[in-house]
Amino acid sequence: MTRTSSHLLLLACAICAIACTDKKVKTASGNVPFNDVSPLITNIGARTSYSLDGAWKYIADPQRIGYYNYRNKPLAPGSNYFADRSSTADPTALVEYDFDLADSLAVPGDWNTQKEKLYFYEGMLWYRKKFNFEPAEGKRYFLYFGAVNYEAVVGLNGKEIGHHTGGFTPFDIEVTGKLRSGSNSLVVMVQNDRRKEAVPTDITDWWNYGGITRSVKLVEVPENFILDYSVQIRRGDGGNEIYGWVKTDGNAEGATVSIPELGKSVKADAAGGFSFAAEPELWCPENPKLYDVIIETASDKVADRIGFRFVETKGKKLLLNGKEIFCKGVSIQEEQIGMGGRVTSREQCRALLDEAAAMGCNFVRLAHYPHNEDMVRLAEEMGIMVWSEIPVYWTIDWNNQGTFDNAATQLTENITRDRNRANIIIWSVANETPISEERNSFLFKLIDRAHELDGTRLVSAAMEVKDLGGGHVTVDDPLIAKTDLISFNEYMGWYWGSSRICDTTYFTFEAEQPVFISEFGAGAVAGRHGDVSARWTEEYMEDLYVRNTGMLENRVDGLVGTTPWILKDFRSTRRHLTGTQDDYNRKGLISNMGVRKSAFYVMKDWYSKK
Ligand code: GCB
Repeated sequence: MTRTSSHLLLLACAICAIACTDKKVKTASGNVPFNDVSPLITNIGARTSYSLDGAWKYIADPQRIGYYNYRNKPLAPGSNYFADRSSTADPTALVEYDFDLADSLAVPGDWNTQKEKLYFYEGMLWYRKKFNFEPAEGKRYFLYFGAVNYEAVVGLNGKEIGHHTGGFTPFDIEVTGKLRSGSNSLVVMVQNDRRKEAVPTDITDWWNYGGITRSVKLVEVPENFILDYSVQIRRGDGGNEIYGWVKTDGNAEGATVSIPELGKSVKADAAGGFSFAAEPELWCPENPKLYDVIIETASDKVADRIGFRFVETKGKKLLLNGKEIFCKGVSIQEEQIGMGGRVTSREQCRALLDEAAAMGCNFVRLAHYPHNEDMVRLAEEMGIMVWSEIPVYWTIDWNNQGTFDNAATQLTENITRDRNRANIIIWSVANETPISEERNSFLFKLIDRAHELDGTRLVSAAMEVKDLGGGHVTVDDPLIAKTDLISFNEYMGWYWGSSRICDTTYFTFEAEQPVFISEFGAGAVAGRHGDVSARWTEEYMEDLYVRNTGMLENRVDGLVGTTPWILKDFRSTRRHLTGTQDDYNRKGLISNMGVRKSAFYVMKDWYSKK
């Protein structure tokens, strides 16, 4: 009863398509080892920074001319696009590109929804931003990118300074000594072509939005600065303890961690570690209490808002702060309500989270990749718990060490950015990955990595179900031995049978673990009405939700949470039914314009009783 076979068929076609194009054009990644960036500076919002958002000039380069001229044969100055020269400066010179004359794209933003001609574009595109700056003496500077999908090669004032792979996590590159006093030219080569060895791989059920999709900043820090820190709570026999570490670039000595509201201030040891007894008010959905936390060294100071909570499982129970909790959730793709593409502002994050809250949610699954930091922080302020995941999706190239390194790097960057967020209770390492020896060992290593990076949270993956016949369904996946939850996607009534199948389906599991349904759902066009048995009508979807929630309520042993698929209709290049899908996955509980479908109220009603 898996949908893997159809996924595999499509994958085979996609691999063939890629292999065919590979014969003609070697991908840029073949020449570039992935990731040449500086260590990630966390809590970027609290640092002194200069925004580089706004209009950036762009040149689409499907034949990668600007790249290959540069990489393979560094010709005369001006033959690569990192060199920013004007066609009017010397009218006798042969110049075939000129950023000054080019059109602009807004950053942050995907290119697909900004220009009609780029709607389906997947390939190379060059961005350029000119900015004036006066670097101060004794300061260090980093260019910070919230996310660039999928690969970025960054050049400053004509020289390449770093590159990054992975479309949903932040990176920064040190530019101390490379910034000019006065005018600077920043050029970023962005590439979003799909590749079978990438993470995600070449097929996904979401739009492959290209571009500099999150904010760009020039960050100023002192010579010795605070790079990262972890501030967590742990339970001990003699009471609670707040503990963690401070990591600095340069001299860490004398770092202090203060929580004024608790009247605490402690010095970290020489290695940056600290711990102290404390009994803070605990963060939970009903009371999303955050404390001002100040990390200070002799030369630097960073302020954060941090919440404290315990999350654990006991047998089939999920406990938050020692009490059983049910995760009333919904899955969300990082896409604006309306006709736009990727979320680009805090207001757009809020609009999505407000809808989740209106449905009665205390939990969201931020699918299928790390969402922007505002989304996580806003949810934290609103008392909404989070399942955070990386785009290890469907049929990744399990045998490829480079693919593993890429996935592990994205996991590391995600955990590094968000490890101080109290609302994240689950790191997920994969979605719907067909079982095989290679996949198991790949994911076991990722699970271990997640636990090593952060021992305070649960780790899981969205698994697939197994049909035992006669309505009996289970999950029989070796991953369960290592995950904290049995979490899985079930599409009873949509991909399997009609909604009535839910009336007789029941789930049991061998492992004594909490059960989490990471997806279920049905598609409908908002406002389309008809017979309850007719697909794509709100009636069918509503009926499926009524029967599905009935099944979940009564016939799933150990259920601790659900995140139906999905809050909002979202764009997908796999969804082609004209007049119905029109490039959208229609399983949203609200339409892409934000109109609530009747199934929204089924969930609201069910959650109000949980
Ligand atoms: C799934 C995937 C999700 C798809 C969904 C669907 O199982 O995890 O990414 O969008 O099914 O609508 O088919």
